[in-house]
Amino acid sequence: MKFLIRSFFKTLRVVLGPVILLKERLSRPAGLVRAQDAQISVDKQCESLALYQYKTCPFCMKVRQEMRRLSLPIQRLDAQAEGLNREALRQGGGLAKVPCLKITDAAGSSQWLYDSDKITAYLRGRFADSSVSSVQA
Ligand SMILES: N[C@@H](CCC(=O)N[C@@H](CS)C(=O)NCC(=O)O)C(=O)O
Repeated sequence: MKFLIRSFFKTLRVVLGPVILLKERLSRPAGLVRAQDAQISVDKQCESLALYQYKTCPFCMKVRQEMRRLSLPIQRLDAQAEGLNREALRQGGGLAKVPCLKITDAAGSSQWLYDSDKITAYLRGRFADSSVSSVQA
């Protein structure tokens, strides 16, 4: 069953990949514009976040669009191919599943947040603040 679900999503990604990328390009949301010091603070906070993702995963696209909407320069790590990123995701989070947001605190310990809805809710809760002055096209 797990194999079937995996194969389904893999096929979907291959077939729909170019469409997903085109849709993402054409529907880039406007980004929030914050006061300079507020954006500097947000940029700094984003240094402790990393998004494990696949380029053509629709759930990852949803998170990337939210990152753009909220003007969040979060590092993106491709975990599709077997390699360091995928292994770090599996070891740290417990699952080779994307999207996954790695949240590292000041003490250096990390929380691994799976699921696009949970990740977007987390980002909105943390960064959709009132120090926003306008939106840019
Ligand atoms: N409900 C999840 C679905 C995530 C999901 O199914 N991700 C697929 C990629 S599109 C995945 O990581 N599958 C495991 C794999 O490819 O090994 C979400 O919204 O994040």
